[in-house]
Order: sequence, then C-alpha cells, then structure tokens
Amino acid sequence: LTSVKVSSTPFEGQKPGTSGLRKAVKVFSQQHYTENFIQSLLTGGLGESLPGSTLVLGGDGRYFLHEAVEIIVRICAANKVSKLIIGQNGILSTPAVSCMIRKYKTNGGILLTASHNPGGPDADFGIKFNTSNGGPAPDGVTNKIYELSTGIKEYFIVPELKCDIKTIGTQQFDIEGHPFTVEVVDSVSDYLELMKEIFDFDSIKNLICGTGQAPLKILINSMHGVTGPYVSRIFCDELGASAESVVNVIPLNDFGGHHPDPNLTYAADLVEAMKKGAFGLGAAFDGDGDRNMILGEKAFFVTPSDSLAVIANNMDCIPYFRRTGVRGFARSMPTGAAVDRVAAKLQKNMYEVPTGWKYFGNLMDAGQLSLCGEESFGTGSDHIREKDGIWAILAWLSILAVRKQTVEEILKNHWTLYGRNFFTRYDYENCDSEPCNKMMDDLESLMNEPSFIGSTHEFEGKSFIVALADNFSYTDPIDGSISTKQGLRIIFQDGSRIVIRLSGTGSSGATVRLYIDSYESDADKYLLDAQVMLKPLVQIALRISKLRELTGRDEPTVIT
Ligand code: VG1
Ligand code: CO
Repeated sequence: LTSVKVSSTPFEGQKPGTSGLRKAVKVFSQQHYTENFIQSLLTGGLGESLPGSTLVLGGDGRYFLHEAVEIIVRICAANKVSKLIIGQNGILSTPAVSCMIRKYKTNGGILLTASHNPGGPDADFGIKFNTSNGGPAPDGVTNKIYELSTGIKEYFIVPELKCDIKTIGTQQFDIEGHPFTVEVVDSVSDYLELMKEIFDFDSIKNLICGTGQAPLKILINSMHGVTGPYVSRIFCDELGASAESVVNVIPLNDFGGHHPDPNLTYAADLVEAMKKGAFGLGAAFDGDGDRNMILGEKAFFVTPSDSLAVIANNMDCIPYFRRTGVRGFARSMPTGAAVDRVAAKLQKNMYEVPTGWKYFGNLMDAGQLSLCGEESFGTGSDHIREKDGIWAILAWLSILAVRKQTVEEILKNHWTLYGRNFFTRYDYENCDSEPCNKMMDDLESLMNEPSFIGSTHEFEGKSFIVALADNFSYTDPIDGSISTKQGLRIIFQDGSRIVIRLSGTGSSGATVRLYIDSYESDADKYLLDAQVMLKPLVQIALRISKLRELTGRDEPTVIT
C-alpha cells in the first residue's frame, strides 16, 4: 500500500480543552479537519518516537466513531506507526484505554470521546491524546499539538488501507516496505483482569448474592454509554448481579438522545428508580465511563467530594491498597475539602491541583499519590491515570462488604467523625461567551482591590469575612510546571469557599461553574439539606459576581 501527502490549510480553534478537543460532529466531519488534527497530534504528541510506535485506539461509541477510526488508522499507517491496538468495533472506555497503555507499555493512546457531552449527528465528538503513562497529555504536549495545527500544510495518509475492526485478531499491512499491524482486541478483558487484581471479587459477590446475609440489591445505569459491556461482564457475569440490576447497557451512538452525564439532573431516571426503595446502592456512569454517581437506598445522594473522603477513610477495605500502602491524597481545587480532613487525621500528604485529571499524573508517577477525585463525579487511584467510574463502584461495594453498613450509615458515621463539608455546584450551561468573560474579568478586578480582603459579606443574618481571594495557580511539585488562571476563588475566614470558573469542555459558547464549599462541625446540622445550608454563600456569590445580571440567567441549568 502506498502513502500519499495531502496538502491542507489550518483550521482555527484546534485547541484541546480540559480534556481533549471537543467540537460538534459537523465540525469534525469537514474535509481535512480530523486529518489535520490527527497529523498534529501524532507529530506533536509523539515527536521522534512516532516512527515505530504502538498506540491504543478506541472510544465511547458515539456518532462519527467509525469515520474517525478509519481516518486515524490510515494516518497512523502513513506516519510509520508500527502497531495499533483497537477495541472491537472501536469500543474502549477511557479507563480501559489508560489500563491498556500501561499494560502493553505503548507510546500512548487516542481516545474518541466527548465524555459527558451529548452525541449524535447534531451533537459532539471529541479526540484526546494520552501519553505513555496512560494519562491525558499534559498542557505542554497539548500546546505543542495546537501550535502545529495552526501552521499545518500537509498530512500523510494511506487512502487505500481498509481494516476490519469487527473481528478480534491481528491484521498485517505493508506500507511501502514498512510493516503495520492492527490488533483488534476484546474491549473488556484487560480492564476486567485489572479489576480482579485490585478488588476481592468473592467478597463483593457474597454481598450482591447474599451468601450468609440478605443480598444487597444494586441498580447500575450505563446511560447508553460505553460502560454497558463492562457492566454486563463485571456485575452480572462475574459478580452475580441479576439482569434487572443493570439498565441502559447497550451503547447507542446518540446515548438515546440524553446527556450521558451521571448527575441528579441528567440521571433522573436512576434517582426515580432508587426513590422506590428496593435497592441498596445505585450508580450511573458518563459516556466514556470515567465518571460515577453513587446513591444509597431511597436515592440518598453521596456527593463526589464525600465519596472521595469516605474511600480515603476506608482504604484498608481494598486489597490493592493493603498491598501498595497509601501514599497520599489529592483533589481538584473546586472539590469540597472533606478529604483534607481524612488526610490530616491519617497524616497523609494532601495535594490540591487545578481542574482536570491530567494534573494528578505526575504525582502518581512519582509515587506520591494513591487516591484522588474531583467534584465533577470523578474518582480514581494510581491503578491507572484516568478517573474510573466502575472502579469507584467496586471500591464502594468493597467498603459496604467489609463495614456491613448501608451507604447512608457510612456517610453519617463519617460526618460524626470528621464534621461535614457541605458542597454544591451550580452550572449555567451554554451562555453567550462575551458577558461571561466580562463577568470573570470584573470579578477578578473587584477581588484585586485592596479593600476586598477583610470585607464583610452578609445574607439573611449570616456574615462572612474575606481572608483570601485569587485566581488559582498551581506549580507542579514534580516537574515545576506552572498553570495559571485556573479559577477565581474567595476564601472566607471560617474556611468557606466560593469558586467560579468557566468550563473547558464545552464545544460552543460558555458554561459558568459556581462551586460552594463550607465546613460544619455542629452535629445537629449534619443532616440538613445542602441547599438550605449553603443558600447564604450562594446568594453572596451571585451578588458579588453579578452573575444573573451579566449572563441573563436567573437559574442554573444543573445543580449538584
Ligand atoms: C469538567 C469537569 C472536570 C473534569 C472534566 C473532564 O471540566 O469540571 O472536573 O475533569 O470535565 O471530565 P470543565 O472544564 O468543563 O469544568 V470528562 O468525564 O468530561 O472527561
Ligand atoms: Co468522562
């Protein structure tokens, strides 16, 4: 087969955001658009190791996956990549790609997903590059890819190459004398094997099947994302859950028309089903399988920030951590600080990084970090370099199996021990960009006024005094790289925090995220509703930022 050089011109805006390049399918399907980006990704992401490299390739099954796989295979072949390991039918969850990059020691991987964004011909597609440690490429690499995309003049492709991704097995090609291998693998096997090394499947199976006690009924909702086949194999075939325990397990290329985002708004069907009270644990995942939502009986909601703290406090329930020991904990800056209290008690290092999983990788590679999470339904550990939805549920089931308590009891005990960090996030999705930028600029100027520190803010009798206000910046303790402008934060004297930032995962317009975190040590208040408890801070945040006036939005689209 022959490789050809195709002349091209740059497209604007091929800049990866918080987690890869995410655009409308209509944008990706323009002639040369995906080709340009893949050529920039290979050259910028792999550099000198590109010829002879091995990459993992797969995605969450969304619309345009097959077209993208075909383009990527042909461009990789022309760029002298020696081998691609592809999930059957192009299906691989984000955690599975990370697992396979590490297991097969490949040079990296390409993930075809826009995660929690809707899919379909009128919705989003996405492409993300992960490096040889299995994690999302750091800013230095994505900047290089973007840089190349702005000056691209040509790409290389083998237009005649056809490969079959439906059948498991190896296909060999000869590209002008260079051997090129495509290996199509079962999407679930490697990931399943890793989970069996981490968790005690027998004990989880006893919990679910009720050997020796009443069975724990579970309800797992894959939201028609990529986790379907993983959930069927792991929870039903391996752990003995009944067929009624799993729903929406057929991946659909438009996720059934929904946002594949596991939160109280978009996973409302799980919440409704859990409210009926027949299940002890409910869970949902996002499109690419790295996010998770956990509900207890009667839809008792576990915030992701609390989930992280509970796992941190119960690491000894998981065989993997009993073997490796517990190195340190981390959370993204906007995440509620409940885990900080566990770290302090257990005398473990605690790290606070910017939003996005890529910032945890260096700490893990350096052996400093075992468990981390984000408020955005992301939880994970150093077993891979992505957050991991199914892992999080298995971690919770391990804890339930050992502690022999309900989800709600575990949370209540945790609050009794540590106090409670109330947390909420308000999302204002798809706003106009310009007024949002103005809001952020105005707020930052206000925060920078000397009189802002020490100023008092009041709502309905509750008052807060500003102790610190900044635009969060982070220096990576391992490689010294600096990331600035990671979100405006106002910290009050009692430790309460208001954080505002603009999303980096949308495909158009702007999404404002407002985060509130506040600690309460009065045991009489632990069971109060977070929206009631946090109302004064929410109102103060809306007032200081002029969010309503500037965005024209009275109410958020999603409250977590
Ligand atoms: C959001 C979340 C962030 C997460 C990112 C990727 O980013 O806030 O915590 O890491 O999505 O998650 P942003 O910039 O929109 O706030 V996923 O599951 O979409 O890859
Ligand atoms: Co995701």
